Amino acid sequence: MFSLRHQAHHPQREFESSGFQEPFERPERAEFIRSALAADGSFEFVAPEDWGVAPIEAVHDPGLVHFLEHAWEEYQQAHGPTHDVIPDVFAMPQLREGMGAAREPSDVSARLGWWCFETTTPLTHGTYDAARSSVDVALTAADLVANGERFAYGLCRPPGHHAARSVYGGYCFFNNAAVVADHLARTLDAKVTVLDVDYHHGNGTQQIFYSRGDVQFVSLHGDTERAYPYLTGHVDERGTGDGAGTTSNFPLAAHTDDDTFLDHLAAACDDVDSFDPDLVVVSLGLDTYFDDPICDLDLTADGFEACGRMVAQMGFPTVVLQEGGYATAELGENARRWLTGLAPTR
Ligand code: OKP
Ligand code: ZN
Repeated sequence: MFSLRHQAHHPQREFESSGFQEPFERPERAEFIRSALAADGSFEFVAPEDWGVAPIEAVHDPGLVHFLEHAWEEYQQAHGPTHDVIPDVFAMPQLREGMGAAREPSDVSARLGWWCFETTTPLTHGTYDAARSSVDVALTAADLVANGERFAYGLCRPPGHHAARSVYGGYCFFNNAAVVADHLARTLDAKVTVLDVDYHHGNGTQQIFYSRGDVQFVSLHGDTERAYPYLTGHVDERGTGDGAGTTSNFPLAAHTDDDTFLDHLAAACDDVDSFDPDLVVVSLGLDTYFDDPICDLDLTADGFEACGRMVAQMGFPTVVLQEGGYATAELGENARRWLTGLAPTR
């Protein structure tokens, strides 16, 4: 599953480490993956369908969806012309401590800091369309699995797992995996697991399902004591209410290698087996790679293939959705290896 519409999201730079950097999350990422899978010859490509906004608004605040649709244009009216739109003031709840909750501001600059939590996720002219296409890719992949395919892969760009119910950031606008998991759980009356193997904790996915018993969230990630997104991902976050026990976190030390990662993945798979879902959604980040420019784990392409194999061995119908991975030149081969481990014969 792949859509050229991802190219409409193409930030010029991101404000990171107190300076403007060349964006790490760039259109070539998806192109490298697509061409590696096409060159392999054994992957069947399917065009995505249009799923509309309803499945998105089932997990996201409709106000966030509306904001993302219009914010770039509104910002141009107020402050343009600019290529990228980045917040410069954040609506920290502490500012109104003791005074009651804030209301959404009306000024577009203020609303950027209301709906976005950080500075590395610019809006561009085509961001909304690209983010919508990423959800369409994810839902089309999920639909194949819902209709009997054992595996499908959605080449999602932009990624999704940092986007929470009412806030975007971390290169993510709509939470593709959460939209898919919620859609499958509701439409099939099914139990669904989101298994997140991206280097970064899937804070958005965890938040969206934290109190739900029908969707399990299991994540392996660089320990958020040292790694983005910092505030979530600890082992004592286990879910609440109906969701008590349906969240599991596996924080990893720097330079975790293939064998140690696979040991933790085996423990994560035990939690999935205990939940016994009808379907699994994998948030596939390949930024655990040893040569990733913004992360510190030490996985190799052989390790990725072993991970795919281990996930397949659980035996559940599985939708794999692309999240991060910034070693752009090796990204296509790494995705191909992970998916080859998952489904050796296609
Ligand atoms: C997205 B995904 C830290 C800046 C962090 C955002 C990273 C988002 C990663 N200095 N910028 O999980 O791969
Ligand atoms: Zn990541």
